[in-house]
Amino acid sequence: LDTRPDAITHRFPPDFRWGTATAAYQIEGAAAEDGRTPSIWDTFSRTPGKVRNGDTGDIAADHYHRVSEDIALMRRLGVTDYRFSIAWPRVQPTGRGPAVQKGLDFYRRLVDELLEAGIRPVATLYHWDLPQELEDAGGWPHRETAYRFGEYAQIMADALGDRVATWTTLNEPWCAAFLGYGNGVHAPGRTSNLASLRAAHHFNLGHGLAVQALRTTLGTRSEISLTLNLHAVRPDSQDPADVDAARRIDAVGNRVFLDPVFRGALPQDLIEDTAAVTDWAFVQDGDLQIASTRIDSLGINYYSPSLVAAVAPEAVVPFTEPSPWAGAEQYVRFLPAPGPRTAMDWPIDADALHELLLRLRDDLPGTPLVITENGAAYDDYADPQGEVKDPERVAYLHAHLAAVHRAIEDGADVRGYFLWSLLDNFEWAYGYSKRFGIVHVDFATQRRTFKDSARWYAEVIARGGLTAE
Ligand code: GBH
Repeated sequence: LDTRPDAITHRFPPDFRWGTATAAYQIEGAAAEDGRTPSIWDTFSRTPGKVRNGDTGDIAADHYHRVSEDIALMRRLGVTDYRFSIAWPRVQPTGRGPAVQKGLDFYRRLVDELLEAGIRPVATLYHWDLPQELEDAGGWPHRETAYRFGEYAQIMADALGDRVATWTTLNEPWCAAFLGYGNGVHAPGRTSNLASLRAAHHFNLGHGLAVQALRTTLGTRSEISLTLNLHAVRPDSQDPADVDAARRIDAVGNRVFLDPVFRGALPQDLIEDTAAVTDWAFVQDGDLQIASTRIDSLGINYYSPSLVAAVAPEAVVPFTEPSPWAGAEQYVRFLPAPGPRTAMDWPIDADALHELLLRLRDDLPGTPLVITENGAAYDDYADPQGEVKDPERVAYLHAHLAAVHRAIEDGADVRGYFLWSLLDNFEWAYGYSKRFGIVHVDFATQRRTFKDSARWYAEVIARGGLTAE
C-alpha cells in the first residue's frame, strides 16, 4: 500500500465519509421471520413475469442471519459509515399500530454492532418495501399512506434515536412513484400517470411528516436527510426544442421533489406539462410547507446520464404505452448515449456527475451533499487462484470518485461517498442476474469473497484519496 503523500493525485477532506450502501429487501432475506409480513416487493417478485428468472428476495444474501459477518467485511474495508435500510413490514407488519419487538431488535443489534465497530449507522426508512396491507388500502397514491409513514418514522426515532448518525427518510422516491405506479417496472406494478403523480406528492408529504417526527424527537442530534436519484439529463443539441425536452425531464424527474422539499412549491412548468393528467387538486393547503421542513443534507444516487431530444411537433401523438414520465412522454425521445456501458447497459459518464454536483452547488447553496449511491454492475470472473477480478468496476469507481473530487475543488460541498453496493444482491426487476457488489456472494453457499474492487476501495479509504490509477 503506497501511502506516500505524493502518490495521491486526488486527496479528499480528512473528515470525508467513506461508506458502502445496501437495502433491506435486496440483502436481508428472512422474508417471513420474526413477524415480518409481505411488502409490495414480496408480492411483485412472486408474481410470474415481473422479475427476471422468477427471482425473489426470500433469501437474498441472508444478511438477516449474517450481520456480524457482514460488519466484519466492512471493518476490513475500513469504511467510516454504513448505509442500510429498515424494512417497514418487519417493524410494523400491517403498516399501522404498535411495533413488533423482534423487528426492532434486529435493527438495534445491527446499530449496536456498527457502533462497536466504529462505523456510523446511516439508516434509510423507506427503500421501496411498503407493507402490502398499505398498498391494498391504496398505496402511495392514497394520502393516508403519507401519515402512516410519519408514524413509522416516529417509532424508529423512539427506538433507535441518535444512535443512528444519519436518518434518511426516502430512497429515490422517483423510482418508487414513477417506476412503481407509472410504467409498472417496479412494485407494485401499477401503470397510471395520475397514480404516479399522486404518489410523488404523497412521498413529498410523507417525507416532511417523517422529518417533523425525527426532528421533534432528536433535535439536531442526528443528521436528517433525503436521497434522490437525480437525473443528469442532457439535451442532444442546443436547439431550443431539445433544450425544452431536457427541461421536461428535469421537471418530472428532479424538480418534482427538489422544489417541494427545498422551496415549498411545485414547479410551475410541471403543473403546465401535466395539465392533461391532473389539476393537482390532491395537494392540500399546508402540504408543501410540511414537505419543505428543513433537512440537513441531500443524498444523491448517481449511475448514468440521460440524453434526450424533442419529438418533432408533427410527430407528437397521444402516448399510450405505460411511462414513468407523466406529461412529458409524448414530447421527449431518449437517445442511446455513445460510449462504453456497464452490464446494466447504462452509459458510463463521470463528467455528468460532476455537472450535476455543480448544478446542486448553485441551486441549493448551504445544503451539504452526500453521494449515497454510486457503483456499477459487471459480470466478474474468478481467476484460477479464486480471486474475483472486476477491473471495469475499479475503473468506473475511480472515474466517478475523481469527478466527485473535481466537484469539491469547484466548490460543491460533498461530505461523503457511499459505494453501491457492499454485497452482490437482489437487483430488483433483474433479480440476481446483475451484480453490483464489491464483495462477491455465492448465493448457493452464501460465501462472501472480496473482489479486486473491494481491495481497491480499502486502499482508497486508507489513503484518503486516489492514486493515478
Ligand atoms: C438504485 O436505483 C437503487 O437505489 C438501488 O436499490 C439499486 O440496486 C441500484 O440503484 C442499482 O440499480 O429510469 O429511464 O431514467 C437506481 C435506479 C436506474 C433509476 C437508472 C434511473 C435511469 C434510466 N436508476 N435509471 S430511467
